[in-house]
Amino acid sequence: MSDEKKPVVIVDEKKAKKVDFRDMTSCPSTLQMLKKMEADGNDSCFTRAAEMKPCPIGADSACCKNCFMGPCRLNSKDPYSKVGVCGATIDTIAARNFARNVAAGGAAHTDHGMGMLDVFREVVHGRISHFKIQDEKKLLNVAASIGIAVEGRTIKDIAIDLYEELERTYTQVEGEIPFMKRVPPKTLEVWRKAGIVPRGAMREIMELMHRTHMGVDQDYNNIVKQCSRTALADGWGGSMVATEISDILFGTPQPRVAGVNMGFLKEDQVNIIIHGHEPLLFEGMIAAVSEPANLDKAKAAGAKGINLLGMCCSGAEVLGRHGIPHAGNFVSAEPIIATGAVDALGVDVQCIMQALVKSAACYGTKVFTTNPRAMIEGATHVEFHEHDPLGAPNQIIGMAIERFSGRTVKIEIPQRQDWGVHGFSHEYVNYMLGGRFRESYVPLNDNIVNGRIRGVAAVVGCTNPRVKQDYLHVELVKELIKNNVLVVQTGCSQIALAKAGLMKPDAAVLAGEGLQEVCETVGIPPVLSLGSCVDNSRILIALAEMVRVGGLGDKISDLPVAGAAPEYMSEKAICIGQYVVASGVYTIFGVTFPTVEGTKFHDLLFNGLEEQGMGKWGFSTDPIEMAHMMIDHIDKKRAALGLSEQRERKLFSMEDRRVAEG
Ligand code: SF4
Ligand code: MSK
Repeated sequence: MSDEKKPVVIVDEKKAKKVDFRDMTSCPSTLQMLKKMEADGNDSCFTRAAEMKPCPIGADSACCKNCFMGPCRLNSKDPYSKVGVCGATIDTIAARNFARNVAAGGAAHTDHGMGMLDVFREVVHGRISHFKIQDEKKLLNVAASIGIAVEGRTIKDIAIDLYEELERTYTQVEGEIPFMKRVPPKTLEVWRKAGIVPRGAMREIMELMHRTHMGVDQDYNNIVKQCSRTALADGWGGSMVATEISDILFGTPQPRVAGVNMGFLKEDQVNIIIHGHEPLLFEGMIAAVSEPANLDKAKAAGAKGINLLGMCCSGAEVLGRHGIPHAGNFVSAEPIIATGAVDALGVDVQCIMQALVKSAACYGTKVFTTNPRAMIEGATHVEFHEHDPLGAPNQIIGMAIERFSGRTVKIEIPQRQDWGVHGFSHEYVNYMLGGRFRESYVPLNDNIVNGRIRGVAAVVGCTNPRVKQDYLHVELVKELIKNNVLVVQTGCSQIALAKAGLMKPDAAVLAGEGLQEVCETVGIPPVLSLGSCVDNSRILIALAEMVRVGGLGDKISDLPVAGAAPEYMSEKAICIGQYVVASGVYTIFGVTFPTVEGTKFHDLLFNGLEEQGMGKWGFSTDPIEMAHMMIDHIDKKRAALGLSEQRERKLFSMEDRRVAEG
């Protein structure tokens, strides 16, 4: 691993050396709880990361265990001086490892999306009555966007057609998945030429796993092609289905003021946290906590009420959709339990550390797994059934009330509450810029053309105990907005920025003059939160809309935009990165990158894909450097569009629009 790639903070070389928690997090609540955990004699992902130095060979992705002639490791100074027992080169090995990350990450999102589609089918056919189609306008728009006739037809008939069409996203074996109809034609042309248009997610993931088996695809170029095809089946397929169906069933998010941080736990109430990714459990729980019978039980146990909070992406989904407070992002999970105030933690799938069960046992919290795909040894399994969405939540609430009345641990809740505006969807961006009757991205493009907004950056992804929590997200975003780059966010990153106060409209004072003027005119913060990890698909749709509206080129790769995941940790992030790069966006990751610099595979990801008309990968562990790599790229795209000079043009007000459009 080169020096530049070393994780920035906390690899404690000598186990015995005491680690300083202030180097591990910039979240004051998490810091307070880490100190408490230390005093209580408990470990956390932060202390475990400090004690366990990452394997340098694995960090470079220079090892292979795809067959039992190995494992083989190519850890010499010159990575081409060695090959595996089968002869596999560093390029083959690293490309195969990367491909398996993409396959696993893509599988997670597409399985989530398929679960949502299963529920949609049951709702449409009347076999689930608790959930209903909440957003008919969105149903019509999504159906029309993929060529389903909507005029003069019933909602039920359109919904049945939509289900059948979207099922092809997963099961189709030949052809192009339905949402390819949303891709700008010139971008689709690039993909067709490269042979990477996804046929169906199941086929792409299966083929990628086959091709990475020992002795199959041993040309890194060809492996990366299938990585792109599989990743696109996630971004423009599985994830997009998850987002669109969730909006149709539970409502498209609209900006609302909502709170983030541990201060939203309430000592005098029964506290229940939902953690994971799929919105179903949370939606069931939202209904169940307001059931009079449950409230009566809580009151009888001496509680003032039942307090429901979110964590990670489950929380990000409902923060914008319902305004439910969010307790904290991924690495804060154990510290939140250490408050002693969490009576029940209900989880479904993805990003749930096994260690939570042990922390929960220390602080008397009950952990409930609810999904048959994700059980954890030591947790109580209460299965969630979509045909009876209140069943499992009612059971969990009952056991949370029991724990409340029998609380024995000392409770310490960090008193910090951070308010901000959450819940921007790509539809709302349309509306907020153009007004209800003239929804449009034209004003966004106009403000990019006139230079008030330099470009748009997506800053997304996880937090990771190998770097200082939230620090890279926050410093990167501050530098971007200072330079007039509008920022959109998803996942745990948006929780970092919400805690830093950048989701408030008055955070516009931190923006450059042009962006500040736009934010103040429209009344938005300079950082827009779009939801959970699967909601990165909202960003893809927004990019397609920016191309469709015109003035900024005819492909996504022409747009002055860039992306970053500065504290990523999950395989899903690798898959997201690959579909964003394949879509045409320069995307920079922090922490570490699973390649050896100077190899052909590394060069393909960091340069070659751009030469094929797509985006490219970048890497930096420094947030300011990362911001300027993104800004330089945005400026390069502006120059190619002939937008280097700021064009003086009046802001497009409602009055101007009325005059212009008669
Ligand atoms: Fe080693 Fe080749 Fe087997 Fe990988 S596939 S473990 S490089 S022999
Ligand atoms: S929850 S994937 S830690 S963003 Fe989506 Fe957060 Fe990353 Fe999980």
